[in-house]
Amino acid sequence: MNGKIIAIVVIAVLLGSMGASLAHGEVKADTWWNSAWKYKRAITISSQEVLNGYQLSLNISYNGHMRADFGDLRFTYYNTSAGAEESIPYWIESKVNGAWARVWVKVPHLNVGANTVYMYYGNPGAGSESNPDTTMSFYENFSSNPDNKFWIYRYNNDTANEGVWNSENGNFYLTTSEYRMGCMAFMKYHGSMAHGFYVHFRYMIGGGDGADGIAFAFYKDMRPYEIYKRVTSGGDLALSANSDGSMQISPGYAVELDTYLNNFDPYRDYVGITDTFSTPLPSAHYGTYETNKVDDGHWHSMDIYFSADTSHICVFLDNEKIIDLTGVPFAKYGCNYTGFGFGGATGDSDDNHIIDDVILTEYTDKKPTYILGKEVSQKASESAGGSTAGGGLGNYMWYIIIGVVAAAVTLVVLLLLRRRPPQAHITQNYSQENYENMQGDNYSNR
Ligand SMILES: [Ca+2]
Ligand SMILES: [Ca+2]
Repeated sequence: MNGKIIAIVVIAVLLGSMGASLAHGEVKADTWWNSAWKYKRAITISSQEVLNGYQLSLNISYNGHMRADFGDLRFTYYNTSAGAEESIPYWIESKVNGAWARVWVKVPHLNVGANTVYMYYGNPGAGSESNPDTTMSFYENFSSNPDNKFWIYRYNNDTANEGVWNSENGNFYLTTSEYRMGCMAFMKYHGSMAHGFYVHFRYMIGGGDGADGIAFAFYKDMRPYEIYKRVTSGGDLALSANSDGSMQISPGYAVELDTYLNNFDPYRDYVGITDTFSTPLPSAHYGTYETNKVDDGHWHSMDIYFSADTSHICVFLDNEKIIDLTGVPFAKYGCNYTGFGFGGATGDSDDNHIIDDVILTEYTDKKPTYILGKEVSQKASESAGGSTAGGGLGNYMWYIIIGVVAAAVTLVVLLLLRRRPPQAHITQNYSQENYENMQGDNYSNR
């Protein structure tokens, strides 16, 4: 070994050590949110668009490191502006202890491409912080008085029969089975619903002689209600405001659960989409589906997915898709108003119109997808200097391994460079840079 080679080896070892230090610093950036939690898994979320406050639904399988009741689950997000890993709201919608949980997580911000949140667990002393009110855009199961959750407008201002909380059964009567009642309950929700919404609710209609139904109103102009503070009763399902007995148009849309055959209805009992842009009456109907499940005195579930970006709506009744409609009338009128709520009314026939278990979230047809990463233990992470690779080796061992590899690579590169003229060196670097730029472009265009 001549003097030059010895010099190169010494330089290579020094550079290798620097490389090891740098690599060590990079893996350290992967923080551990709270040392009381012993395990975590990365959740990689792929989004096709920028989304804020998006609620992601996750299916979590139990593993032996978790509390059996999932009480120690926590979710975190790296807040780049605060420079800190922070816990974010979540809600366990349903679960079977020791088996699985369906969890909603509210992610503050999603960029186009891959995003990461973390799921922590492994803290037997931790109690659940599952919270539907902070996680969902709107949530109400009527277990407590819902007065502060809705703006409620009535026909008779009869609080015994219109917009009544049933505290005993934990649900909400838009009307009781009394003649000529009406109620519109607008949700006080947070979010923009700019890309679309998802809503779930349960309902029961019956107990009377059959009229008029329930309407789920969306992207509706609330101002006429705010001005006149009153709704109409009967076949318009409280979708219009009421000024001294005359109907006032409130532009917007609704999913009707219609139980009375007015002269503008296609069937007696049906579900359909309607709009009230040109008339206070829900007289135009789209995607109608005839069914007696709107007036049978039993509880049913309804799930509605709407994309404002693609004017696409899907309605599920008891988990069966009954409406799948694109374009009209949403493409025509747009989604500029902000009212979301429930109308219910009776006329010269009546029914109880009852709702329960209301969930509202943001929604997009370009639904983000997610992949759950491998479990990492805090112990492994610490010994790997915070690396998610988590091999259980000590810091010192990683340092030596990375140092030796980096030194070897540097040695080979330096030996190769010695055999090339300087011109070739410059050309090679230049083309490498171009190649990397192209890769960067390709990546961002994906
Ligand atoms: Ca309830
Ligand atoms: Ca009707």
